Amino acid sequence: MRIDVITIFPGFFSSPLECSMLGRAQQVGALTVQVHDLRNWATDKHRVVDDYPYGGGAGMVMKPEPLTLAVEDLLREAGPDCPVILLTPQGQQFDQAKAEQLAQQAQLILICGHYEGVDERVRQSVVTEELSIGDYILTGGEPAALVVIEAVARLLPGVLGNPASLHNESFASGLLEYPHYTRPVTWRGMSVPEVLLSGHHEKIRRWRYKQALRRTRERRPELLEQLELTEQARELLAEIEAECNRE
Ligand code: 4H4
Repeated sequence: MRIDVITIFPGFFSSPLECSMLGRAQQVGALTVQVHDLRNWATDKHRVVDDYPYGGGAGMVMKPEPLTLAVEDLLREAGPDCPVILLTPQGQQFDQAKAEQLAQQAQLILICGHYEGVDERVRQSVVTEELSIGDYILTGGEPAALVVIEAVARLLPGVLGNPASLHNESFASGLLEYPHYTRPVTWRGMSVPEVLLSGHHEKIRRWRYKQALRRTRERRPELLEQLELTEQARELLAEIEAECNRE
């Protein structure tokens, strides 16, 4: 997969793209990330990419020319079907399902919004979709772009050492993850649940599933509403309800 990022702060991406999983994903050839300085498409000698908003008001707005010129240049190579994604608080909430959908693409173009946002004509001309990583305002869209890159890259074949881990993860199963433990078996008077030391794989699986259901029920009940519960899930939830009523 290739991801092109359009930003006024290309340096923001230097270190994250060299480290950890993203660095490895590029080394193994599963991912290519090209970061582009928007100012390279500025049409004046001062390389201006923003301007004051028509109608007045605080802040600056990203000009339409540099952004659309940059996207059109990249689309000449990427092809007309390449998604052009604007990172903005006004976008669709980015989630695991969206990450999995984007991971199927051959190429993505990400636009990092800044200031008060981008000129509306950019949305109307070249943006194919808008994504938000959450209901809060960042200074720039760069952290949002990095979140999308990270969540998508780890889904690409050959990137994670153990792809099986993808299936147990929070949200991939629709549930929050179960609690994890490692050595020592007792630490500050807190011990690892006996079942995890039993070597009984079915009991361990069942315990983990029940813990995931319990944790989801407690912290994100709306996720349970969205799930088609298995017979076992319903049985385990009934056990959890009974245990909660006894507490
Ligand atoms: C862009 C602020 C657009 C406001 C920005 C608008 C996020 C987020 C974000 C820097 C920039 C801010 N990007 N998820 N949350 N006027 N970006 O905060 O369109 O609302 O992705 S605007």
